[in-house]
Amino acid sequence: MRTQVGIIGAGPAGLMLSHLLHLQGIESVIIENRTREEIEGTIRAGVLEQGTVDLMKATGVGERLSREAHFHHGIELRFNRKGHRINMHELTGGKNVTVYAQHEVIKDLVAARLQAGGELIFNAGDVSLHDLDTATPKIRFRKDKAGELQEIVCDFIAGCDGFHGPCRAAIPGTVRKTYEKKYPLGWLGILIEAPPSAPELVYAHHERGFALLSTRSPEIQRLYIQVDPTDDIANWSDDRIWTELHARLETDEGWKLIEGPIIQKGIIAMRSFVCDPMQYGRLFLAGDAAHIVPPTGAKGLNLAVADVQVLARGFDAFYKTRKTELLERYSATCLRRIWKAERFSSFMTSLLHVNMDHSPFERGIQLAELDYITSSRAASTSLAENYVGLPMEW
Ligand code: RFL
Ligand code: PHB
Repeated sequence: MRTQVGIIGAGPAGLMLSHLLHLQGIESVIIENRTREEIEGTIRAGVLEQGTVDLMKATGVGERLSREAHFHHGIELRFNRKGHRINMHELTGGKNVTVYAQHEVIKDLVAARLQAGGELIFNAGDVSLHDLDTATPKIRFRKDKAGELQEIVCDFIAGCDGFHGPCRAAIPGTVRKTYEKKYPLGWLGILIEAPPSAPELVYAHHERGFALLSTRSPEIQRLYIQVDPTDDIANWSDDRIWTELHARLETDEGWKLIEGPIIQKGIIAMRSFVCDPMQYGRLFLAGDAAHIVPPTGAKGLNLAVADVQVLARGFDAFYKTRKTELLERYSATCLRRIWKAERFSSFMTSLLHVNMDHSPFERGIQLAELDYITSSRAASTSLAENYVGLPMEW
């Protein structure tokens, strides 16, 4: 088999790249090791930056999003039992916070690719990369996990296989530098069947730990609480989760948390990670394969979409003019913006979580920071412009 761009991974990065390439008349094949049902059913991100929404609409995959997403003008920061609204719309000149689940983005992109006759190979096994420093890099895989070994000869390979996939490791250790921070923090996330308790997202700082109130639909809500990342979900009965949520979100203003049946729960650990460079020979990494942010800034999916926009432009220039300049600059172009998102995600994480090792002095500084951000227009504008998404850099 032969293609122009072989894409490993059908997450937001891989699917959006394939979609953009198709619009530019460039052929691609996506190799994914999970089934379509699995990728369309995995619960992950919820918040889209304005740029992600604009791109989806401009490229013909924003129709359902326009109908079903929730467009919020702000978020609430809650601490000391009081809510403080950050009006993102006003502070950023009209940008919104869009709540639309990642698996809905995936469903829309898979449908668009299949409708356009795109080639997606699900449930592939033993995916491996070869000859990356030649003009004909190759992907090998087994169909339906155990079939005969097949090979795709490509002009380029896009490594869109998430944090645990094989692509990053295909860049020799001598070439690749990695930067990492692990936090002693985890999020216990739940989905509940209930109406929303608040009109916008609530990020709550409380001495018992962080809590986040998000939404999915008028009937389904998404909530998170800070827990020990090594904790076992079996230790968290529904009653215990509700007790923590009530304690951390309660206000003196008579606000009420609406409970409902918990239909899904799980714990995730948090890390910050950057791989530099994001390119080796004819392999280009994009999204979580190259970088991870803690979810507090709601940036991961959006960074993945930003990377592939830069990459798609580079491929476009290559196929139109054979010029490789943009592709050569891919890594440096993306990393400038990625480091700013790393900064913001790490800042939001330390602003809102409770660090058990903090001295009373450090805790005082943290509360002063929350007070400053919610009372200074300059500080809340800085938070707002990062949250809705910094402009693309080309
Ligand atoms: P993905 O989504 O991990 O997709 C990678 C795909 O590659 C496949 N794969 C392989 N395929 C073939 N061969 C192999 N050997 C393979 N190994 C893996 C995988 O099956 C998968 O389908 O990476 P991508 O495309 O880079 O997208 C990144 C985003 O998924 C991620 O950054 C976000 O989910 C992060 N995130 C959030 N991002 C936001 O922008 N806004 C949010 O509000 C937000 N909230 C979150 C989040 C992530 C969370 N979790 C669960 C980590 C909330 C949470 C709780
Ligand atoms: C979510 O709805 O899953 C969500 C919202 C905001 C975040 C992270 C996750 O910062």
